[in-house]
Amino acid sequence: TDPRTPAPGTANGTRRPGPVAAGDWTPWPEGLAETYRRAGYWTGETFPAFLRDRAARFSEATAVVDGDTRWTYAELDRRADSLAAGLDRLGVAEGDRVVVHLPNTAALLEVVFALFRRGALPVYSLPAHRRSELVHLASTAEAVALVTTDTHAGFDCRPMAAEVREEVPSLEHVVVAGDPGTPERGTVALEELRAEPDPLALADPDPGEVAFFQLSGGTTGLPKLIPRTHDDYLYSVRASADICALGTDTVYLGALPITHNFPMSSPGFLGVLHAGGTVVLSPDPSPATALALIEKERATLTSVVPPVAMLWLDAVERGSQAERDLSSLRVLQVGGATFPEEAARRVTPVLGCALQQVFGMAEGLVNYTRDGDPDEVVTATQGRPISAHDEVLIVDEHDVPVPDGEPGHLLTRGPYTIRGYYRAPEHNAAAFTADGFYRTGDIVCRYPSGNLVVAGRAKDQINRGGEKIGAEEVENHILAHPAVHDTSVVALPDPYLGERTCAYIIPRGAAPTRSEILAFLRERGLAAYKIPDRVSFVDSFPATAVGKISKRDLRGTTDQSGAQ
Ligand code: OOB
Repeated sequence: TDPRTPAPGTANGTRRPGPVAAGDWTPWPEGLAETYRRAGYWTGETFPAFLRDRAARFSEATAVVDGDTRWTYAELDRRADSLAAGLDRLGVAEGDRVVVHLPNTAALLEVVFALFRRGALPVYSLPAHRRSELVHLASTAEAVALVTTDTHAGFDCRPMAAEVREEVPSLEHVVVAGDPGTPERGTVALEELRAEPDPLALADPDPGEVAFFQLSGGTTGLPKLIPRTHDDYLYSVRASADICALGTDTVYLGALPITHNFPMSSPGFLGVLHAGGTVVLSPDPSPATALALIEKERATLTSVVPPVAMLWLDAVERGSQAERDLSSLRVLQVGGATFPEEAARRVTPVLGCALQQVFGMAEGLVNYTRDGDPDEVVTATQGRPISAHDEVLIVDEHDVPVPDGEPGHLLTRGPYTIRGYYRAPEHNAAAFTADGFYRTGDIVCRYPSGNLVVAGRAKDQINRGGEKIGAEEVENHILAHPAVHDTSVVALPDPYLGERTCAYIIPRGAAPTRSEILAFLRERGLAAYKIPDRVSFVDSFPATAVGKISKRDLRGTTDQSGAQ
């Protein structure tokens, strides 16, 4: 396609771009919004203005490092302008949704800021996502474009992107970073959009409107989209940058996929850019790649999930990375899943840096242990909330608060915790209380110090080393197999990942083989991390008193066919 040809549906006004419609998301009640503004949390800062302002302030400082690519703030700003103009020419309009499926590259930052400049809304996905997830995201958000890459980690994303485009009626464009391959209708190279900018006015959205969509871990058949506003999200970014004492000397290694909430905003790449520091992007979090980058770029801060932290600890203590000079590293943030206390205690002796535990969620609430906290707080708790206005309730089955130190359901409400998912009224009725508290699905204890300890989970989700898997989503895929009568997907304990997934299956007649089931799931375009680690065939499921499948009892069930 010629990027200068206006896309169908934009010129003749058949599409109605603009802010996310009032009925599709749940704004904060005006009284609370006013409180958050008065408290100085919601400042009116917006994403389009964010980079412009940082570029004016830190112009010649290095904003991003990706291999041999090093861009200053001025360069990133210029590129975002240029690409915003290219997106405009392509037909991406204000209010349009664009699925971002990119690995940790400088191009990802360029694309995200260009979308904000254009007034378009990024819909974030993970590089591991495949056809199934991308179709769901694009169709739910009614995205007009999908930005992907040529190949990543040995996978060619282009044919998949073409399939996604075929399946999702709203998707007009596939933009490919790198080599677009055989030009297909509707596919354009990112490079082609990086033309000399025609002057394009910086988008000037209402800071109270939805700025982008973040992906939830998912507890339902299909993961819900999380609408985040400029005001609420940028508050969490600034406050996180403060808590972590970021400055122009911060060099942050983005080792996890940076479209995830943790490396994006806790304080993540956005917090670092806000503070004028440098974001170094690692293509993967393996010890060989990431620790070499820490040494080479003198990184001061990074964030990982527990299994990655444990790999790093082993590699430095008794392995391949023992000779690395990691003396620049001041803080290792660990979050996303439970970090075993024994591993937490090894961080400082082995890596020579401080540990910070982070317990957060894409829906909002983020807790940090703080610099200066006693060792036992840092190694054995998941910290306390960002904000004095984060309301935390820990309640029993009847929503009655439990005493401090006792486990209960964590409910929360505050200046950066959503009040509802995107277009999900039924689910919202269950996931939020009548007065707007989000039911996190986490079981936590609160100590008198205010620090929280994650003690378990009430939601039907598997936390596979920080990667969240909605059991029902995987169950629905398995149920589509003709030889499956019923299935139940549960978490099994794993010393390294914390949890891994097991699919219990009641076959219909002759049992399919395990590999048939796994191949079937892959063909359905499911991300690899959601493919069950174990498949077990059984004759029946244990039931609870009310006749539901008892997942708790199922975890103890052994295979009845001998198959694995
Ligand atoms: C982060 O965000 P999500 O949306 O991928 O997952 C949130 C869920 C939490 O509800 C909790 O179940 C679990 O992940 N979790 C932890 C944890 N951090 C998150 N469980 C135990 N210990 C921890 N430290 O995972 C996320 C978002 C922002 C910052 C950090 C993590």
